[in-house]
Amino acid sequence: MVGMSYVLINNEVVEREFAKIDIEDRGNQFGDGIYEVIRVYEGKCFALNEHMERLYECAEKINIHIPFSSSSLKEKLLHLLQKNEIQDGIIYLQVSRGVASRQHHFPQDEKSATLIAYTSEKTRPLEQIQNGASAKIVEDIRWLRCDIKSLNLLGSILAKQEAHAAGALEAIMHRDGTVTEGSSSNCFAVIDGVIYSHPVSNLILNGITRRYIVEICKEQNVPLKEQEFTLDALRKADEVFIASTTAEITPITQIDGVEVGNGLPGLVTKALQEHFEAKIQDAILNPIS
Ligand code: PSZ
Repeated sequence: MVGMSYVLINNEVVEREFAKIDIEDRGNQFGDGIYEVIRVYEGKCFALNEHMERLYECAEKINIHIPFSSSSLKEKLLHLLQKNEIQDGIIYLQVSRGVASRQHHFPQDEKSATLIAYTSEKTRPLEQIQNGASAKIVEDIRWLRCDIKSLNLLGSILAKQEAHAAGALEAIMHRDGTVTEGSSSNCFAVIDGVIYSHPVSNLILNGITRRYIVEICKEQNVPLKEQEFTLDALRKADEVFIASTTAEITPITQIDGVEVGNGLPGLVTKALQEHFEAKIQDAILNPIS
């Protein structure tokens, strides 16, 4: 037992074992809601403001009203983090459309959303960040609003499982031969010194880590094109990497059992990792409070 853990349910911080979610919560019945995963390094949140903004944007896209202001929600999360004494870990946060008897359409008497959050310790996956990992190509069978960070993750889960069963870390997905993203990450290919990533659209999640990479490329004058690229281009790329809150920037050194480039993490990827590390250190030194 690692000590007591608290969770947030709407306005209340309660011990995890006393937390109760109604059986007819729409998050539970329909996956009718959205979520965020926020990284915590040395007790400090990384990119908390960006995650809050995306949460509220996604809520608006599906007409969920979050009954707190962004700043009061931030305070609640920071309080939870302190109470649970998290060092390296994550905050998981989800908002559902709340409790109503089971019918697909939105409840008539608009009940308020259900917000829950918990924290967990999670060490950085330094081995894979340094040495790279493998991926499997999988068809993207998800819906057409992948820009929404929906609780509905069946498409991603089936893709990830296919990769996992093949011994790969991530499923890199494609629609008709165009690479979209990873099952739980954004995907990048380095071709002749240019970094390619699927443009922001309804077909990918606009990842927070991806946004940092775009920013770093601007700051460092590294050519990056937010442009579609094919599976063929991916397979022939000099370097491939994925990016997410927990994977950070992870080199992909093997795709479907075939080495990417020389089979080792590439120089462009490593340079980005260094700049991303600097952003992490900056967040630790200048935390949001
Ligand atoms: O812990 C985990 O396994 C996590 S934490 C965040 C993710 C996985 N994935 C987020 C994600 C995603 O699910 C899809 C489909 N595309 C891109 C991403 C990356 O988004 P950020 O960078 O915001 O985490």
